[in-house]
Amino acid sequence: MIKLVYFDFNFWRVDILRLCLSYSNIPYTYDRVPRADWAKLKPKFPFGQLPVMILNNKQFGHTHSLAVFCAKKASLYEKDEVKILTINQVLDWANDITNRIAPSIRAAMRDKDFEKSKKLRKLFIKNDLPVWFSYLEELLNNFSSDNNFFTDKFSIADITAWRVIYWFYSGKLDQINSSFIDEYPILKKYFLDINAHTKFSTLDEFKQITQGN
Ligand SMILES: N[C@@H](CCC(=O)N[C@@H](CS)C(=O)NCC(=O)O)C(=O)O
Repeated sequence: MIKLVYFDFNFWRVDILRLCLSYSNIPYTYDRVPRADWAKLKPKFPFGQLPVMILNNKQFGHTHSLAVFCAKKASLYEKDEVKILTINQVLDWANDITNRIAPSIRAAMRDKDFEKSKKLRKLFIKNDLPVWFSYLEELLNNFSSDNNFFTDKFSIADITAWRVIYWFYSGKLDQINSSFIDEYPILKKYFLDINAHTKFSTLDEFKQITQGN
């Protein structure tokens, strides 16, 4: 049985794994580590980070690697080399945009320096948000024939793109609200269509994420 470990809040890094497994009815268990226990537990995990996947009593880390593993198991990966490249670029895009917004999150969450966080977020919105969402839109436009799915078939790329767009759309990030997506009409339609993809949007995990549990 696959075991996933993450913190006690929802985040795309682990959500893409559980959405992917659940989509294909692959059983898994999910351990949520309380944030307060992290300093003590950090040295026990590979790379000192989460998410971690435990398989046959061995621990594995790094979101991209775990996503590829889960997607293969769930038949939500591709065999074609070019399509694999497309999927992997979406996973790398998710990492990159996360790394760019992370300083403004860390300033507030870890350092409790809310003024610094506000300034860093403003800079992110000015310099990074438009560029990185345009990159995603271009990727969709260039590789999808109808802008429905990145590889023309629902895959871990769509789960990842949906989850990260949802993060920015949800209003949970200060100074960013759902109207940001209006600047990217192709991506907006894509995102709203995935929201309406019944097999995906009826998953318990989807509901937990969108209902904030
Ligand atoms: N390279 C890792 C990065 C994972 C990561 O940044 N995890 C964060 C939470 S989203 C974490 O564990 N932070 C706690 C720490 O670094 O001590 C991956 O791809 O999964």
